[in-house]
Amino acid sequence: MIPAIETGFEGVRLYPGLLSPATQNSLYQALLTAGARRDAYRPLMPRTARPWSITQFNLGPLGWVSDASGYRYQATHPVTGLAWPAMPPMLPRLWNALTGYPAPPECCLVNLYGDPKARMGLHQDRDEAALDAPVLSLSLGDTCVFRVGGFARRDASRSFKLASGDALIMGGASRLRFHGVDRVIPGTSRLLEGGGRWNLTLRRVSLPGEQGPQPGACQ
Ligand code: MD3
Ligand code: FE
Repeated sequence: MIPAIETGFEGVRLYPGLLSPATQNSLYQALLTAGARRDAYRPLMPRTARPWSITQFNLGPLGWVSDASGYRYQATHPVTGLAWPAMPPMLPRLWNALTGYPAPPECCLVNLYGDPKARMGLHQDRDEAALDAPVLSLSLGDTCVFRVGGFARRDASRSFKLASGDALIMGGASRLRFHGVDRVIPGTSRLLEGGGRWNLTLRRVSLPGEQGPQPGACQ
């Protein structure tokens, strides 16, 4: 059992410093090798087509994308048309160890907070059929202030800090809570070249057995 910190929200587990500095660096190197910096693209908001302040990249069989026509999961990069690279094996292993969910993650969304003003407004993650699966978030680079609220946008919220190497699980009763990133605190980590923060969000999209890689399948 890996110790988790009580957050006061049922189903929200925080593991400060779960990834050692060496593990953070090997994950960073694996993301660079997969093309995260080269191939990250700037998504657009649905309807308004306004650009987000972050850039994004995905690993795994499905990627989460956003453009003027809406949010969706798709197997290919919206700009290059290529399949997303495979997840480094440590990610499905970590998913299995921390969540115990009976199917592997299908999407690892990487949010790159490069611009010091980059943020993510309050939203819910509800584009997945597998809403019984938790969301696992891993942070690399500068510390951020992230916010967890209730089930309506106007509900009371609390902020927490997420530092490089921290893991966060949002599951159970909290899976549909509103959440967002208020800001990134520059100069708080030396992991990423040029600073900033990269967040990895692992998600199961399809219900187990519906589609996608099954436990033990080659990826
Ligand atoms: C899930 N990313 O990509 S992850 C996202 O740090 C996203 O880039 C943020 O929200 C980031 O969708 C936050 C951590 C997180 C926090 C609260 C949640 C994920 C959550 C609450 C419910 C479900
Ligand atoms: Fe989210």
